[in-house]
Amino acid sequence: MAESFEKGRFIKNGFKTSIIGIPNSGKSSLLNALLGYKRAIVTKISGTTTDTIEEKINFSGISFIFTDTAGIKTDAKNPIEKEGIVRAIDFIKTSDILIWVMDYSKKPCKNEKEVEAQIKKHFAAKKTQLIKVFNKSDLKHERPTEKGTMAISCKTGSGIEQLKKLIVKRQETLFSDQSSAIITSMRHYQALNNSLVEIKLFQKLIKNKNFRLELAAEHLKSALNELSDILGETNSEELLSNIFSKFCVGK
Ligand SMILES: Nc1nc2c(ncn2[C@@H]2O[C@H](COP(=O)(O)OP(=O)(O)OP(=O)(O)O)[C@@H](O)[C@H]2O)c(=O)[nH]1
Ligand SMILES: [Mg+2]
Repeated sequence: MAESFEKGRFIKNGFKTSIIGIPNSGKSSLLNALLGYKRAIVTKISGTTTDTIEEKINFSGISFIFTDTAGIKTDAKNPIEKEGIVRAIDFIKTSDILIWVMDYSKKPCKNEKEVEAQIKKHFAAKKTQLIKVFNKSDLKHERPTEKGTMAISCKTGSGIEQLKKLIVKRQETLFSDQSSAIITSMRHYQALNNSLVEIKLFQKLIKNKNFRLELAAEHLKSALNELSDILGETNSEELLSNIFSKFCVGK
C-alpha cells in the first residue's frame, strides 16, 4: 500500500504533462486542441510563447496538468525568451509525461537537436514518458515517418483524439495491476512506512534464538498503533497535537 502512494499522487494532483519542442512547431496549438478552447496565443511569429501556460483537464476520469512551454532554441538573445527556455527545460526535468511536438513540414534543424539533447540529458534518471508527435500533417511532409511517432494536425484536428486516447491508455496501465486501495494522503503514507519499520524490527528480532517476547510485542504494538492512525482509532488529542506540530494552523 505504501508503494501505491506515487500512483495516489497522480490521482490527487494529476499527471504533469508538458508540451515541448522548437519555436513555431505548434505547441500552443496543441494545448488548445487538447483543451478544446483557445487558451494560449497562437501566431505565425516564432517565439510567441515566452512564459509557461498551465491548465488542468480530465480525460476519461484521469487528471492531467498540461503545460505549454516556450520553444527551445540555441541562439536566444532576448532575455524574456532566454528565461522562457530555462523554464521549458525545467519542465523537461520535472514532468511525468513529455509531449515532444515536431513540425512534419520542416526538416529537422539544429534547434531540434538541442531539444533531443535536453531530453536525453534529463530523461534517464526519471520515469518520464515521452510521446513524440509530428504536427502539421496537413502540409507536405518534409521528413520520413518514424515508428512510434504520431502524425497530427492541430489545424484540421486529425490525430488529436488518437493522441488523447494514447495518453489516457498509458496511464490506465499504471493502475491496472492495482487490485486494492491506493494511498493518496501523505499522513497515511507516513503511518504505513512507520508501521513497516516496526514490522522489520520485529522480524529482525525474532531471528535471534532467545529473543525477548516483550520486546517483540512492543514492536508489533507500535506497528498496530501506526495503522490505527489510518483507521481513525487514535485518540483525537494525539492527532491534534500531531497536526499542530506539523502545520501552521491559525486561530
Ligand atoms: N498548417 C498547419 N499549421 C499549424 C498547425 N499547427 C499550428 N500551425 C501554425 O503554426 C504556427 C505556430 O503555431 P503555435 O501553436 O503558435 O506554435 P508554438 O510551437 O507554440 O510556437 P512558439 O510559441 O513560438 O514556440 C501558427 O501559425 C499556427 O497556426 C497545423 O497542424 N497545420
Ligand atoms: Mg507557443
